[in-house]
Amino acid sequence: MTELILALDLLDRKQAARVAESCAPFIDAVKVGYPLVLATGLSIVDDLSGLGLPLIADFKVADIPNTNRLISEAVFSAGFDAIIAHGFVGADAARACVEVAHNHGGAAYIVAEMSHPGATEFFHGGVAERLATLAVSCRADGIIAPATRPDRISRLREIVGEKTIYSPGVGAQGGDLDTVARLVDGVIVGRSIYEAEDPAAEAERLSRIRR
Ligand code: O7M
Repeated sequence: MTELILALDLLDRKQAARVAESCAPFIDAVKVGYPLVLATGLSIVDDLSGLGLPLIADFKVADIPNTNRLISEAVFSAGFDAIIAHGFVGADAARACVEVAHNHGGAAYIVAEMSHPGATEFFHGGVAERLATLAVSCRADGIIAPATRPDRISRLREIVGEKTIYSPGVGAQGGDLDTVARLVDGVIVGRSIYEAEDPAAEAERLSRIRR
């Protein structure tokens, strides 16, 4: 089964809660990032916790180990179940996020390669492969890999083996749902769902990957 993860990139608390609630039966987790948390505060977690779904904090954490640790503590104390961090800051910094996550019984994922066109400037030429290797050595739970480049997902799968791969970039960014769903453990979808006239109906349509 491939998971469907809703990227809840909205700026309005009530709209975010409404979309998440209506989509809840058709999704496996909710990813919350800077847009929603900066607009509403960390208390948005309280609004979403009643959904009974894992909440993933996408702060792409990228600081020194001590600051990464403090950020991760704040994330898990707020009630999140998982955190996403960058790996380019080095194994010690990434490991700080992983350790805090595991101490809280949560999970940590490392960005191996991003989905937008500009990502090729720095992530290609061996960097994404090194980040995937780092994720394995830091005992991260998985990586983020681009739905816009299925060939790259396959390459990164060779490195991370059975570890989880979550993949954003389906729909609005051009990635094909069915192609990507066969390669990854979870697909992260934002605009295709929350900008749809009927977000729940769109989530239900996309949830065919869960079967
Ligand atoms: O479906 P979209 O394009 O509206 O949203 C995609 C979501 O995935 C959005 O929250 C992005 O910030 C996120 N994302 C990417 O689009 N590309 C990446 O390379 C990485 C992420 C991400 O989730 O990183 C953890």
